[in-house]
Amino acid sequence: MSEAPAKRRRSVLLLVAAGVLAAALVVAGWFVVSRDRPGGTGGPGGNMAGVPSIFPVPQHARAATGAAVPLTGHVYVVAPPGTDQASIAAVQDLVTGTGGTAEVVAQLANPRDGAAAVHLGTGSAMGPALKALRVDGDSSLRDALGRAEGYAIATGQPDGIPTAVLAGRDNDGVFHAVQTLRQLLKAGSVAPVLVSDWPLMQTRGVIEGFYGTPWSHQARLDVIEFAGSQKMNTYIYSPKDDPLLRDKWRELYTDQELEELRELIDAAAANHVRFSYALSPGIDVCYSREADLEDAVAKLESLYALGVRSYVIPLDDIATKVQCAEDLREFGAGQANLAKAQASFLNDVNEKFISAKDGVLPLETVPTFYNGSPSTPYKRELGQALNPGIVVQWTGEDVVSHRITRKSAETAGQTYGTPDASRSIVIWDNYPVNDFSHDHLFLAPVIGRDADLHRSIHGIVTNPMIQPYLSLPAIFNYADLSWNGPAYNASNSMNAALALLAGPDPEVQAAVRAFVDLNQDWQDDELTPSAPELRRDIDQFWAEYDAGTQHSGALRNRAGLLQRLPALLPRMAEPGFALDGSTWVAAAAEYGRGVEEALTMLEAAKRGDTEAATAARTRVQDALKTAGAKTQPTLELGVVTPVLGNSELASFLERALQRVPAG
Ligand code: LTM
Repeated sequence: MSEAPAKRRRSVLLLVAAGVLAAALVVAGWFVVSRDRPGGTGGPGGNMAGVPSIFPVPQHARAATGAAVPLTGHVYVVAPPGTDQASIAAVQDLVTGTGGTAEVVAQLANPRDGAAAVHLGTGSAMGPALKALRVDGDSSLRDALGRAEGYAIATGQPDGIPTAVLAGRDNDGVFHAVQTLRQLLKAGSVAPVLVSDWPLMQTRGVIEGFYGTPWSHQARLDVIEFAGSQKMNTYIYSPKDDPLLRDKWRELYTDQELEELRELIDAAAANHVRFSYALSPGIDVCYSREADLEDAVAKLESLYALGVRSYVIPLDDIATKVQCAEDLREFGAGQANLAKAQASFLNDVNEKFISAKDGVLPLETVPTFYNGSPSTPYKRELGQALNPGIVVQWTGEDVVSHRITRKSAETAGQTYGTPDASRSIVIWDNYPVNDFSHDHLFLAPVIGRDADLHRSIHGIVTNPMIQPYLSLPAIFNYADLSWNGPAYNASNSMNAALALLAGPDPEVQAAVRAFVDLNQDWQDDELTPSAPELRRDIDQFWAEYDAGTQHSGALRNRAGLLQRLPALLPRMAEPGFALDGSTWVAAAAEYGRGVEEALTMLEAAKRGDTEAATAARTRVQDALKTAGAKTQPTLELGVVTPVLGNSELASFLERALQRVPAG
């Protein structure tokens, strides 16, 4: 797919989203999960009555007095010189998307009658506009404009001109303000509000860090745009199966490959997402060999030339001891000595490249032992020897951590640091990654992360699924919890994500909900009960069937909906979702057919119609067989069977078949 249509598609998705989000959220019980963090604030609304839903939930938002600001007519986009071009373009898109006409001006002089104005810019340039709205003294607004990436939005009618002011602490803040403006836009008007907002975590993003088929170029562009629209600021390029990052780490890119990378880097910049390049030399690096250091620096340099200013040297999933004679001689054997060797190499990269270049962010690494907070000889040595400015990525107490607490992250900071100074930690969060379970999709909301994690870490990046578009709901959740953890509510966030991706059609929304329900099964049943809505319908069916009472029909309705999934899901606002999940969708439809036949079989058996029961029985067996076929290609395991949840549908069919023995 070429870039232009995809870009347009994404913008349409974002615009549609603004319109449908609120509507979808008020549909009672749109998507109910029973595992919100206790004590969560309830997400949007809360003390923000009268303000449309905004995700991530802002630090402060309140309804203001006065009229809404219509963007359907002539709108002056007032942007002083130097204002972020991507933000200006996004506001223009919003205005034209609502049917208005946008005119970009550096200042407002002789506005025409009936026009509205949207001012945007950073810091002091926005002072007069905020003053004209009489909000310049507001303490939360001052707070927002004093913090990195902070922003404020205020509305009013100075000189009778309907006006919205979007003020950012910096250009990132201005861009975030525009993302909020999009969500404030209802029926062509911006609701009267005062929003003061900033992120609680400094790093918020996605690490493409899984094993398996790497994402396509287009998928990366789309995910980067999605991440930016949800106020994430980081995309780490680290697919395990890209040979030029690991096996052939010394090799430089061809001109064509550099061109593709440049496109990603530029897209990231336009979306205020930092493109972070992760080089993993650990497979065969000799830490003390000068030539290897030079090769690593040359590779990083080649990306610097394209505009990359953020780097990671991951050393995960490699040998747990040094591998060349020089290292053995210089550092010795054993895990503590491995840490010494790695620290020496990383410190050299830091000195020769990161610190020597202009504008490069602190180097990050993933230690070979990257999970668990208690001290070990390896971690102690790494903590002591590694330059204190180097950030460590850590996956929690486990590789795939069901819970991550503030306390354990704090301990990790101490363990990878020194007695005097804690190490800055970024959580590499292994959810919803499915490279250890290629046959499953993980569509449950992100749960089990402490609300106040931001107090002990620098940031969090999610390691997504091999399927990029199916990862968007979890990415949305991570954007919310990393921006404002205390206000994160898993249900609200997931409902909003699915509303955004589904679009306005209620039938499509119901289909998304039914499909997502089937893909909740993330290892820990207590945290993520598998297929809760389906199980409720199945339990209700058996209770009614065994009691001989009238069947509610809920299970039959669900079976019908599952059969329509292949037709309904491609109509989502985000069509990539259905494409990514096509084999699971097809299996779900087959199971749906099986359930319908099973109900027919059970009813026929009950009324003594053996012939009809036997015929239906054959069709149930056929559906069971088709649904269980191997249809999902994988890089490592060949073609596998797409598994739905904890196999509740197959179990139901088996149970039904047992009830009606072959005649
Ligand atoms: O988690 C880390 C640091 N490394 C690898 C990832 O590449 C992989 O995706 C996850 C999940 O299987 N586990 C790892 O160990």
